[in-house]
Amino acid sequence: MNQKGINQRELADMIGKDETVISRWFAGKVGISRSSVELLEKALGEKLIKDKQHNMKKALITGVTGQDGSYLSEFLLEKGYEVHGVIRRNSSDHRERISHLEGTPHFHLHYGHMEDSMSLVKVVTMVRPDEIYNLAAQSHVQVSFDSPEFTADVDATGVLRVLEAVRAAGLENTCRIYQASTSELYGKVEEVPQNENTPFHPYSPYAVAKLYGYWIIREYREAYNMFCCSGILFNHESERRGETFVTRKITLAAARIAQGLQDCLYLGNLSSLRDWGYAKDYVECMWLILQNDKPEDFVIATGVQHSVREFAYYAFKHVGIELEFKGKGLDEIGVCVSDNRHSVHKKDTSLVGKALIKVSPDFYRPTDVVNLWGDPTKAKAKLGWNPNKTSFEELVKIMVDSDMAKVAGEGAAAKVRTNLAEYLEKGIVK
Ligand code: NAP
Ligand code: F7E
Repeated sequence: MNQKGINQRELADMIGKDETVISRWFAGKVGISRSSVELLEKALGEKLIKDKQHNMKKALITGVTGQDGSYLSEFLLEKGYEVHGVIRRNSSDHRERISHLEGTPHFHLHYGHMEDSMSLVKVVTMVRPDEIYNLAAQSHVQVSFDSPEFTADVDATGVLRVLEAVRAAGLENTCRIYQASTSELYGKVEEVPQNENTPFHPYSPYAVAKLYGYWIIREYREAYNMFCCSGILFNHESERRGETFVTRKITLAAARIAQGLQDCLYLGNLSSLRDWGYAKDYVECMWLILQNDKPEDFVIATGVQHSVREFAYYAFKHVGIELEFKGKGLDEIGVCVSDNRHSVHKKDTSLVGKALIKVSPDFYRPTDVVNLWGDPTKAKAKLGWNPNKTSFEELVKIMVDSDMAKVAGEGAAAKVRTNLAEYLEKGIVK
């Protein structure tokens, strides 16, 4: 092994290998030294090396406008990839999360829909990616009860369409595919904590659709020898999380209540348990899964579990509001027992004694997944991934700080959006 990590045996192994194999190996060697390049030139031929130095790896991301798509784009651009994102054609723009990347070199957008195989074939054939990250999905569990057919089309058949687009483009031997699988597959859990061998018991139309995605990925791996893998990701959140997922709903409400723009937050099952991580840390794992020697599925989680009630407690605490939870089920309330808000946000009246969190049956699900807790041992051992880079407390802080600034910036407008954000999930504005 020389000082830049070029292994003589690896190098010898490359002689006579097909161009794509050499390209993948060479692109992975960051910060390559002059002496290493000379060595490579000797072994592989000068022209080939020059070509490879200018040949960036291409990644195609479906769902690029989503929480994960935006962080993954940043991550891959940083790694020197040419990034192509698939966006939906809408009547209005939907690109807040990636607007800062538009116009930067090596970042390109293409129209495509998961329900429309022709659009996917066109994009894949044109881009000819080395890696595809299939993140596009109807990703909200409650919405999947309201729109189960659409969810199945996008989250189940959509995965098949991506795989078939790769085959139609003749890229099945070269293109690696990452599928955004989910801890929701464990659903009505049969084991705690959950790992790669835990049986699945999907418990929502979303999870059933994602189970098809998981199995069709495995089928194409076995049937056609394709490099396609699932990351079984547990909940991961961020300041870019959609506003109707419970964590973001809580951090936004904590910020609005602290700034006198909301009176009370209505939630569903406060006892539900989740393994929450930071989305920015999780996209690294998506990439690591595709750099692995062989295609395999991985559980990605922190290994730490908290309840919705705890998340709310810490979020409110961070804005200076201490909560105490009283009562049970639909009668449970989160009451303010101490109000230490920063004076800037402090209104005339103290919040002490007020019920700031109440439970509403509107946010209960027909079947709810209540005990998710992931075991990331395999990802740690095989991918060298650190599941505890960002702690639960840090995650809550990052999200609350961001929403405090957002709400302060929006001013009175934040109040108008409150009701909408609360009830959007159920398709009604109360
Ligand atoms: P997200 O914020 O809801 O983003 C979903 C993305 O999919 C958006 O870019 C959305 O486009 C796009 N999309 C939806 N339907 C589409 C369609 N029919 N055609 C094309 N694009 C479509 O989700 P996320 O949190 O980033 O999650 C990314 C993926 O990981 C999803 O597949 C999700 O199911 C899965 N997952 C997420 C978590 C988590 O905790 N976040 C955990 C496990 C698995 P628009 O912007 O136009 O709506
Ligand atoms: O719910 C409970 C709710 O909507 C978490 C998606 O990214 O992660 C996400 O799905 C828990 C559930 O996320 C409210 O009943 C209580 O038990 O934030 P959520 P999710 O359903 O876990 C998985 C891994 C994915 O794959 C999905 O794509 O919180 N809960 N009260 C509530 N949930 C919501 N949304 N709103 C409430 O008021």
